[in-house]
Amino acid sequence: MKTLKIAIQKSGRLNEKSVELLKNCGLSFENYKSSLISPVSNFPLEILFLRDDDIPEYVQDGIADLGIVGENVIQETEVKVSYLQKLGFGKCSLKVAITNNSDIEQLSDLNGKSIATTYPVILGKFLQKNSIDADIRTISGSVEISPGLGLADAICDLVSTGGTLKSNGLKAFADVMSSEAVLIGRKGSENDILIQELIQRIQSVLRAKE
Ligand code: PRT
Ligand code: ZN
Repeated sequence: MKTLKIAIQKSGRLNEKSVELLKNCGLSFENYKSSLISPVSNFPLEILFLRDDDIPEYVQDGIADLGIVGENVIQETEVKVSYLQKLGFGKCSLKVAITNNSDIEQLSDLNGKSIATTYPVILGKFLQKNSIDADIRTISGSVEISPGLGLADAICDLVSTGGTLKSNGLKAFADVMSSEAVLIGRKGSENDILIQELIQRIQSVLRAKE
């Protein structure tokens, strides 16, 4: 019998909830922080622990059959995968934020401004859709401090509680996308019997939580 592989985040905001979901599905596996791959003893499945950024491509390329990752990461990597199930955790929104004393009042005021982000692809599409010509500054982290350092006029970053914006003197200005963790598979993988069995187990765990 073939063994499926599911990729989940190794550590970070989605790790714990992903592990919990799989355990609640009745899957039995060791969750050693040091191992990158963990076999499930009571289902033909192996769990791969990866950086979340790598998960969409691993699924698209068939290295993993399934993955659990934020919609924001899928959209940013522009992969072609099937969305199998929304999972109800990891909820956040990608927003453009500006400084509290900014002169930006409407979307068109972003014309000619610079926006720091780790999401250049999603932001680029948002700006294009709204016919805004702004300068996207792609950075790899700590986006929130860039306006204070004079590196950018605005930022585009994920927000959940809003606490990080607040403590950096920023305020949300425009919603770009909302996101949550989703189960993804290769295109067509929804027809696989084992994958259907897993999706059914996940759906009953989610229903029990309602
Ligand atoms: O190491 P690896 O690459 O796997 O992890 P990572 O550091 O890239 O991602 P991680 O663990 O931070 O986030 C994983 C996923 O969680 C994201 O891709 C989102 O789908 C989801 N998620 C949900 C969030 C947040 N909420 C969130 N608040 N990801 C990041 N944040 C950050 C945000 O970037 C900002 O710095 O939290 C800060 C804002 O939070 P608040 O509560 O102050 O608004
Ligand atoms: Zn990441």
